[in-house]
Amino acid sequence: MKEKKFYLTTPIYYPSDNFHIGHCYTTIIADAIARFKRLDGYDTFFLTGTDEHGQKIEKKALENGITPKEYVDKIVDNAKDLWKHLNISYDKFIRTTDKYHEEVVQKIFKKLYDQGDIYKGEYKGLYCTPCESFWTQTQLDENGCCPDCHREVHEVKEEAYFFKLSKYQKPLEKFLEDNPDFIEPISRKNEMINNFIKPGLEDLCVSRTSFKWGVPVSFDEKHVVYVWIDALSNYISALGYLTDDDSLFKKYWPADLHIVGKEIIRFHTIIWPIILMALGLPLPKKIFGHGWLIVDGGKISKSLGNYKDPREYINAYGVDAVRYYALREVPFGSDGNFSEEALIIRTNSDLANILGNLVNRTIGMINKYFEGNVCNKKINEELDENLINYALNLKEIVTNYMDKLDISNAIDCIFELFRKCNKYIDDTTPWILAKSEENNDRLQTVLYNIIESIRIGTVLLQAFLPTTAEKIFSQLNTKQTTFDTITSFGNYESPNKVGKPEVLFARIEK
Ligand code: ME8
Repeated sequence: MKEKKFYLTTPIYYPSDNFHIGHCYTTIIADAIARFKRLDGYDTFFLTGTDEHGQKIEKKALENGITPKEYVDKIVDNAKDLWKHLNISYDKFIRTTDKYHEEVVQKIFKKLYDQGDIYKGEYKGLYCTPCESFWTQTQLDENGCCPDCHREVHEVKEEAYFFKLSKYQKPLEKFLEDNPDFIEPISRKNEMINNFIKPGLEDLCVSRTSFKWGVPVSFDEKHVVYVWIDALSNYISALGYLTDDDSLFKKYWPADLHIVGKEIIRFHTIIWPIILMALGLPLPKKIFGHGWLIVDGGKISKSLGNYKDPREYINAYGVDAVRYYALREVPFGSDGNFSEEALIIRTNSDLANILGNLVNRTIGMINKYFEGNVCNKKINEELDENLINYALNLKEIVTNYMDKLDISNAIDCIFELFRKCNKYIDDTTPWILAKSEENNDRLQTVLYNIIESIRIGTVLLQAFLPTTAEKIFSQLNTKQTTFDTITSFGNYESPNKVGKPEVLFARIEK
């Protein structure tokens, strides 16, 4: 077994509708982190999946005249296809309707009940009878009516099970004090502590009798387990916790990183740690709450119809244009705008102009001046140092940003190397060197330095844009693609012959 391990997760998404670019955003970022960790020698486990129970899905299925399971099966197939299109390298896809997961949820619920952390009580809520839905005060429409059908709601009581969050208030506060990096970014941490934890935790309703599409409480079957115990447990059930084979759990738990959108950070930083404390399990190392992709100032949503199927962007601009946009455009943690126009601008300015152009020009010159042959003649000049030193330090620079989850700067540093290469070409003027025979060795050295720098950048880039990296490696005709080949300069094969030139990113004309 390798020594270093890394377990990371995305939220498990609701398959109430097909996924949009917002779901892609979280998943692409998680994928880049997972790929980076693997390349960096970590034994990595990357989990994603779907959160399939609940009243909303039950209702949708009913409207479509099919069973909830039939309804979610279709969406899950669609989601898996989308992840394939986006090159998402997950190690496991968990569905909360998987039998092993349901059994683990029942065991967890029973264990918490037996030890007195879950008790039976009475849930008071605002109920819309025609919709058979409970709402909270804040969910109601502007007239205080049902947000779905806009009819009156009334207060009803139902028997329900409650989880004693209040009992764990002090231990949670202590944990957050002792682990200052648990919630990131820091602004979200302060919000959690000041707005939600300090005012006092109320016990949480964890069962329902008003709908059926959920995991039944094993000892009281008219109840189903309500949302969070079911959903959050996926992070441990996926590893086999409380099953016959818990080897993955032993190996990978606690999680190193849960990536979640900002609207669910509260559940991940209050309910989840308390469930784990109650189960006597170690807590995850970090919860990172990222911002939203917004369109015209609002959240992307199916009901607003303000987005296309992400595959349309992939088909039009290429998978790595979409990945690059998600990774680079928005500082991870902040909200950011999503628009097709911005995606086109990014693709043209960075992928076509900086990277595509560089690779194309370099292979072109090597073909033109040396019939595709590359050889490091080691006629170096002072001018080379800036480029070589930056290339040599790049792994460390990018790793530092990745450790801080500053994904946008991590990828931009790689592009900084490509920008430096373009500048180096302008400064060394190979086309002038090519004019006289006596500069032949210098010219070969210059081209070697460029191609070696491209290789180094691409070794790191493969975590982010795997398809493009593969294409570049093939044009460079190199087998030197691992992280241990970029801690020194000069590992590109010499002598060597480059592969066929190929346009990586055509400029998109609107
Ligand atoms: O909340 N911008 O599922 P969900 C950025 N099942 N990210 C976005 C986004 C946007 N516009 N829209 C969605 C759930 N996301 C629960 C989670 S976890 C134990 C249970 C991403 O389908 C973001 O990561 O509503 C957000 O947290 C997640 O999708 C919500 O997905």
